[in-house]
Amino acid sequence: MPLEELIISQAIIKSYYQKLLSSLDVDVAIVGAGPSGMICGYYLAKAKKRVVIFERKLSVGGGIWGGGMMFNEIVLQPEAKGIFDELRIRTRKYQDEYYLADSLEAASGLCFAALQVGVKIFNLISVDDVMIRRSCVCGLVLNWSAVNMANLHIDPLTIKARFVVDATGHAAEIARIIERKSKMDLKTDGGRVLGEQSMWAEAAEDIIIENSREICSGLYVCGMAANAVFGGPRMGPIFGGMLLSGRKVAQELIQRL
Ligand code: 48H
Repeated sequence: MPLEELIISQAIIKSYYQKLLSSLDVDVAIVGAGPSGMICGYYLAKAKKRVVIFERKLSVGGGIWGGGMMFNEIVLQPEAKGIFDELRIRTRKYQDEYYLADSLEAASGLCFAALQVGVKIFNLISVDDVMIRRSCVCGLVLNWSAVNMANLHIDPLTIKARFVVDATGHAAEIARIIERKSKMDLKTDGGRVLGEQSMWAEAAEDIIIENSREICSGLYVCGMAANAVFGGPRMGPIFGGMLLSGRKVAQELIQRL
């Protein structure tokens, strides 16, 4: 079988640009491919919504891979176990109310499931800014992560989205952009990002569900970013809250779309 390098290059370039072109105008654009962003994308795409996720890093999965302090296991509570069952990510009961999963299987399983239902995921792309029209977030400003890393002066490109989800984890980067650059108030006490509080797993896992919602017109927040925005505590390497948070935002968006 002859193998032609030119054809390999053409195949990759044509296919990638097709994927990118089809993601320029979507129902939901999610920033961050951690567990909350990927599960949010999964449920949206399963409901036939056009979803794209942009991830700054080479690898998707965010904080899942390292488990707790590099012990590559994660803990889940029973309410969230059903989500992993649906995705065929295996869990093991540790004791009543506590399940374990292999963090590598969890990260790769979430990614596989999201892609298989139709989420478009772009790694190595950073979201640097948002677009706002009539006081509503309506798109994202993108650049290659490598451009930012090399500190090159290269202008970005944009995409349009009916809704944007900030799933950027502890940093709550998109909420902070709104705070810094727009005159819009966030739906928090005082209208600003309140900042994450110290560890309290039990409280954090409940509060995060409440905090996973629209924070200004067109922009939702899920995962760790939700507790950062609303001043909720952190919870350590228990990941049920991330999954339930991403699913809740997806369900709300499905209603609105
Ligand atoms: C593109 C970006 C940008 C940007 C960030 O941190 P994550 O895993 O986020 P969650 O909320 O899904 O999960 C949080 C969990 O991993 C965690 O940290 C927990 C449970 N901590 C508890 C504790 O006590 O510490 O993923 C966010 C992703 C990452 O992959 C980032 O690279 C990416 O978002 N990202 N991608 N453009 N501007 N900012």
